[in-house]
Amino acid sequence: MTKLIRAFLAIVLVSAGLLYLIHYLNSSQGLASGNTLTIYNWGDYIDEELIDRFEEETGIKVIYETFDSNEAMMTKIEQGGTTYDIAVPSEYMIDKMRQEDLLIPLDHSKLPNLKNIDERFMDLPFDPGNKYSVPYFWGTVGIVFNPTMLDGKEFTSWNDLWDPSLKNEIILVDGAREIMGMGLNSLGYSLNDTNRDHLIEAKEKLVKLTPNVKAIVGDEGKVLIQNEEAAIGIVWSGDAADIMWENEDIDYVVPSEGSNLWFDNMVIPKTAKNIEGAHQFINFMLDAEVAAQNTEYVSYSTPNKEALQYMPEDMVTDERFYPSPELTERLEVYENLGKKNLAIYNQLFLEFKMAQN
Ligand code: SPD
Repeated sequence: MTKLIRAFLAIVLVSAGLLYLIHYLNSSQGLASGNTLTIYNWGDYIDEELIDRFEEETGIKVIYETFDSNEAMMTKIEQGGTTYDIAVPSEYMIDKMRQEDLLIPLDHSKLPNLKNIDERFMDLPFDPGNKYSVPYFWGTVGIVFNPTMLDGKEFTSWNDLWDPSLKNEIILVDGAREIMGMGLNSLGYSLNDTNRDHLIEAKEKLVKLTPNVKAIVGDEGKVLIQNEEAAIGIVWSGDAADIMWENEDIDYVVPSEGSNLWFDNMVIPKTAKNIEGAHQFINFMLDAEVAAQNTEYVSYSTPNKEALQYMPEDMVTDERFYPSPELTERLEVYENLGKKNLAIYNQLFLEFKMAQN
């Protein structure tokens, strides 16, 4: 064999070895093969002490990653580079994922703690029979505001936000459905509207809000409002509860024109490698005391009715975060509007964001 052929074979062997190593490290199997669980959840959305407890109780090593939007989560899952065992999408994305055959049906016999979930949060249209998903947290979208920074001003309507006196005071959650939904609701349209003219009108109305917008951010928005660097935030209700926990001057309202009622559920993506461990983790999180601890930590609203007895009374009776069925009935749940419409929402939201510079 000539030197040239030997060198060529050596290069081929080394490259193949490297490729295998990269693939192996990227997979959820990793070095602790077989006994790992890779979880993909929203940022600031779990008490990490519970992950430690789950690891101690089961011997399963958890690899925990976070995302900040349904769209980012979906892109990562579709790419398939990391094989997630559990993800926590919201309702419209669950509908999309099940229609695209990206989810594994759950084995309810392995989820005895599912009995702890309030019936009100089960069997919803985005996942009939909870075939693919079980409730994790739920909430609304609304306005969190600090009256002490606004001469006592109160908010009841989305349209109050366009007041010129609110220059540079508003933090917006970085979510296409949430912010386009706010624009649509402020014009009296549904937040599931797909009429192109209405969507453009909503984007143009949002652009007029630009002078009042201080930032469009993820979880860091909470700190800006807690520290009184901004007086107003368009946020998910749980973030409002968290902010208000730190600063008692602050209040939260669901605007009178209507808003969004959302549900984040746990699912097992098709690429999962540890389906047994995924069921164990889901059932662990559905335990009443575990759910209570998690809820107190993250401040979002729990669908676990058995958890409520372990939580502070003032938390579970606060109608701003545990709104009555009468209020939630007049709110809209995001529908899966289909690829084309979601792309339009994302594009218009991007154009609005670009107008901020
Ligand atoms: N910081 C955790 C945020 C999770 C909020 N999920 C809300 C999704 C609404 N579509």
